[in-house]
Amino acid sequence: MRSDRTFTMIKPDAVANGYIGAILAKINKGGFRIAAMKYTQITKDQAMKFYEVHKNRPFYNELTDFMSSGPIVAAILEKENAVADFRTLIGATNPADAAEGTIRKEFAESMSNNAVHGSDSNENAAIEGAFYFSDMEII
Ligand code: RTP
Ligand code: MG
Repeated sequence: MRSDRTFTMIKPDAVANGYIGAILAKINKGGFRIAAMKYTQITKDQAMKFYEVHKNRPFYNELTDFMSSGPIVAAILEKENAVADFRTLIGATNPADAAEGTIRKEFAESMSNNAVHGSDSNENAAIEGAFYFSDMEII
C-alpha cells in the first residue's frame, strides 16, 4: 500500500462560496502535487456508497444529502506521508477546533459544512481515489 497519496474533495459549501482557487493554492503551498482532479457532482446513492463506513452514524443521512447537494472538486494528492500531512493541513473536523492556518479554520462554515475531505488511512486513500478515478486518469 503506497503512503505518498491521499484523496480529497473540496465540498459543496466551499465550491458554492467560491473557494476552489484559494483551497487549491493552500494545497500546492503545502507541498502536495495534484495527481488527478475533476469537477463533478455525485448523486445521493453515490454519496451513500462513498460514505458507507459511516452508515450507522447519526450524521450519515445529513452528510450524504449535503455531499450530493452541489458540485465538488475531487482530487488525488501526492506527497511523502500524504494522509497524515494532509489531515494536519485541513485541521479538525469541527472548524471551531481547527488550528490557525488550516484550511477548515479559514474556509469551513460548520462541522457538517467543513469545506474539505481528507482520507484517514493509506488504504482508504486508495479506495476513495479509485471511486472517482480510473488508472488512466491518475497522472
Ligand atoms: P472527512 O472524512 O470529511 O475528511 O472528515 P473527518 O475525517 O474529519 O470526519 P469523519 O468523522 O470522517 O466524518 C465525516 C464527515 O461527516 C460530517 N460530520 N458531521 N454532525 C456531526 O456530528 C458530524 N460529524 C461528522 C463532517 O462533514 C465530517 O467531515
Ligand atoms: Mg473521515
